[in-house]
Amino acid sequence: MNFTETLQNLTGKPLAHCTNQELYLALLELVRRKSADRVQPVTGRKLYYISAEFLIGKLLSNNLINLGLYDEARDALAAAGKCLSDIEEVEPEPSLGNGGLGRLAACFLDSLATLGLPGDGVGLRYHFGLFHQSFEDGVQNEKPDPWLTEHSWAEKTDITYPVQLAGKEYTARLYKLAVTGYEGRTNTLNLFDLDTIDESIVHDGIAFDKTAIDKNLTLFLYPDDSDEAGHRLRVYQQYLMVSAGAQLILAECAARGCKYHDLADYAAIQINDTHPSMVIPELIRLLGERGVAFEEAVEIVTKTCAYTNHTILAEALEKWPRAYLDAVVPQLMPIIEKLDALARTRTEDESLAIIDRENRVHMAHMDIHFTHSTNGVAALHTEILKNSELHGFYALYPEKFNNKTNGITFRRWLLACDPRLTTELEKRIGSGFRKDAAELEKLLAFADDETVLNELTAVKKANKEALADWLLHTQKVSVNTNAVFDIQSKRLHEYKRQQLNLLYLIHQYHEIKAGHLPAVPLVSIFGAKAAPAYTIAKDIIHALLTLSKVIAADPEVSKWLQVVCIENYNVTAAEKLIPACDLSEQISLASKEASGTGNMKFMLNGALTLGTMDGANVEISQQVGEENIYIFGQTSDQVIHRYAVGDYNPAQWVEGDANIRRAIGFLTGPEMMAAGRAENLTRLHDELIRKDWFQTLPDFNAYVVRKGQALSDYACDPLGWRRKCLVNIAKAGMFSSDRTIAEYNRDIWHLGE
Ligand code: 4GP
Repeated sequence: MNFTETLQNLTGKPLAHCTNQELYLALLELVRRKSADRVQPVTGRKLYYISAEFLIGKLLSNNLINLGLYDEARDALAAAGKCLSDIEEVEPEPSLGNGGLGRLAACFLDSLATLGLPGDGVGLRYHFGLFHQSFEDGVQNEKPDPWLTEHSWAEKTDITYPVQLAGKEYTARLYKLAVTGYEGRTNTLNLFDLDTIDESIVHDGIAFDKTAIDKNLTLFLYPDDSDEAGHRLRVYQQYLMVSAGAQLILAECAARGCKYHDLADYAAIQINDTHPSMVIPELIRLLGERGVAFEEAVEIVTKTCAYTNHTILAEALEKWPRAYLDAVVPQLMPIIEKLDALARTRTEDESLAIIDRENRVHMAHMDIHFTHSTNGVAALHTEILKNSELHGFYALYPEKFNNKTNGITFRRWLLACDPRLTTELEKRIGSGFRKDAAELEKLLAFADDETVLNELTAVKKANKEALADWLLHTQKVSVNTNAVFDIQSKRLHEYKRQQLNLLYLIHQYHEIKAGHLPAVPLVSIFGAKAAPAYTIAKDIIHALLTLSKVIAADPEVSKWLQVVCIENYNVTAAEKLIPACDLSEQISLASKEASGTGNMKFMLNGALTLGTMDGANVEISQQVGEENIYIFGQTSDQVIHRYAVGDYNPAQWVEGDANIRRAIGFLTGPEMMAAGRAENLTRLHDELIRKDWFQTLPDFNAYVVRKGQALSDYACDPLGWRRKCLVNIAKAGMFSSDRTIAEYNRDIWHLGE
């Protein structure tokens, strides 16, 4: 039976007569069947990657690509007058993650299955994911973002586990989502939910009764935690995930003959940041119920579990007040106390304790003491963990610390999102890079080939036009495709410094008004959601939206400069933005971005990085050479030193620098105040001159100069620019998540053995 007939059997009518919705459902069913054929038995160790987030994105095209069906599907549909990309539009995006950490988890699942390794995900089936963002009157508005439809990728099972929350029993139900690798095996993403969730309790945006646990528990990823009920809800969610997950792991291992004493021979558990840390005491508790003594259980769990740290921001390292845990998971507290006592026999350093003197439980500390591996996610990040943030732990357990530089799956971030570039690459270097990313280096042979460089320019131009179309249709903005497309897309956070970019744009506004015209017009695009309770982040969005309005209303400036803020930035939007980008903004304060993975996606798609020596930018710079990247700003050592000395005073920078003064002053000047809201603009202005915790001002001038250099290179030396892009693509191989996963497997998991 050919593809058209198979699909037609599923729809029950000629493809030409089907709606896109019907075709989507038929393709979903087809993918499901084909994925099921690729399920393989598990022998030896199997990985369980536990994570509060799996930012999987839409699944249809990726699954078709991985199953080798994409071209056939596209052609069969085209023959019936249908367009696969229109059908993709029907699929709602599961926004089950917030940013890098969640997207990394999704890339890892893809790579595990591609490499043929047994490795499943364990997480929660949030009904609304993060939230849907819109802009109204220059302000971020949050609404639920539903993705669960009657026919969804996650299939309901009849497997349930009891979970005790605050002394009451709830029933966690397992949903399974198939993850098929590229020419690889099919693994599973296990997502837990309660049958009693009631979506109708959500009102006024994303508000809901935070105490009705049976109705609200899995409504949202990261419920608003600006109050105690919100904090507690996170503990409830985390325990639901780890308790059901731990029961699943023990049940699966038992079914394969595990006697619990040998759990580490059957399972490797990766704790993705601190959200799943309670899996440690929970497993010890469950092993205890199965007759394993505490000391032995600790040993087994330590051998089975490993921990990844994704951030050095102190506020992101979870510390729960003991009272919350006493209330929500009283069954775990005696175990956590024993773990604390045991940890104290290993060190007298109070700062390494699990329960501190203020009765807070440090989840990361529990992870490091009671897992066998702690890894950072980029070389610099791991060094900072070892030498400063977690130095005491490193001195105690040097053998546990290791680095695993992040990576991205090239299936989604090249083959699926940039078919034009993929075709061009295949024409030049064959298709080996699809399986072996290192083969991209073959492209270097064409670094001086003008024909190839011009073709790459044509690919970029076509991608920019496609983005311009998408922006027009979805965001109602029209952009000049002859301009440089400069993109900063990532969570909105002060450490990522969208505010630095904002100040640059204000600076440019003044320069253009003063007749100092740039080398080329600039379209500056932002994609970013601010956490609902993060006031300053929302003020930064407001300032960007307001500036965008001010510039658009000024014909003198708008010829040269445009600011676009994408509504509801998500994986789908990223897939449109990344292939069209010329200049990738990776401008976090050095030492603060653990790795970044957007930086890798942009380079792979032929954008040049404008960035600080932070996270994986350092390794990107080493790969491509400093002449193929635009680095600026303080080094991480300088930043760490400035924090240590503690004498940073932004007001001095404002006073001492006319450009900084002009840019910051503009925030509360007449143009912005007339177009925006005084309260938000003033708060941001004051924050910058009084606090500026992420040291925006010391990097301002270096940023202006370096960006100017990049724009002038783009305008004055187009071939030179494209050669740099070519080198970036060619050197992106090391950032494939296949490489990262192979390293995790070699050093930590040893799967299948
Ligand atoms: C992110 C880090 O901010 C980012 O640098 C890193 O690339 C990513 O994890 C994956 O390791 N952290 C988060 C978070 O998304 O929520 O802490």
